[in-house]
Amino acid sequence: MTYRLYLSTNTYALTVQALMEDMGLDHELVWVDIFQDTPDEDLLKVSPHSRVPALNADGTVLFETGAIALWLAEQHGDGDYLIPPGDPRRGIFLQWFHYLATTLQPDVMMQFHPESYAADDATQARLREAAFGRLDKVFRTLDDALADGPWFFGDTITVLDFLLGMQATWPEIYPETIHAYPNLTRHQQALLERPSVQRVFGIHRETMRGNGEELVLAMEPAGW
Ligand SMILES: N[C@@H](CCC(=O)N[C@@H](CS)C(=O)NCC(=O)O)C(=O)O
Repeated sequence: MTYRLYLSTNTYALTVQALMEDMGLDHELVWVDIFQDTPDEDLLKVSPHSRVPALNADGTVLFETGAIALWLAEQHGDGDYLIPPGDPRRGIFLQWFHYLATTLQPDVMMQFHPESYAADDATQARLREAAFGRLDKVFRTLDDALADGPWFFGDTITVLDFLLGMQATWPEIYPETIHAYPNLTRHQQALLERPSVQRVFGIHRETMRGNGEELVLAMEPAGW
């Protein structure tokens, strides 16, 4: 199986990349510029909104971070990385899976791209502020969910931990800092201890440096 992951630096593509690294899957990285005026032709073939991540798996073409993550776990997890149907914890797994995509992600996105929702600066500022106000409640809810951590399901890591952890790395999304949420901080720390995650951040840091940018994380891996 040949995987081609379409990605841009420091975006939601981090989640899929880290998961593939963690699973030990061979993959090719296809770097795309998502914010150019004319969408990348190659990316448009796999992602109709020309968004990343997108994955081409020998002709199976997928977009949406959560869908890709879950599909990879089903294909390669050998029962790991998810809570399967029939398991009493399945409902809770689905709850957080959708919460991350539909409650956390929109308010996170608003911090970076309010221009997708309103043209004028004043409305953008109001939208961003409203979303920012909601984020504290979302992080407190997630912090409670991680009380028996480090992961959502104790010592069992699942795709949920990558879906949360690889966006929890953006300092701009915190009303104060990540340290205001102790269980989320422990979760981020545990994720940063994984060699797979360190490799992915290393790749993004070097690629960004090559572009004259600095990768700034809410917490940094030890030794950075
Ligand atoms: N719901 C999508 C969101 C993906 C997304 O919006 N990615 C951003 C980068 S973090 C992007 O490609 N933006 C480019 C655009 O919207 O034009 C997912 O989870 O995969």
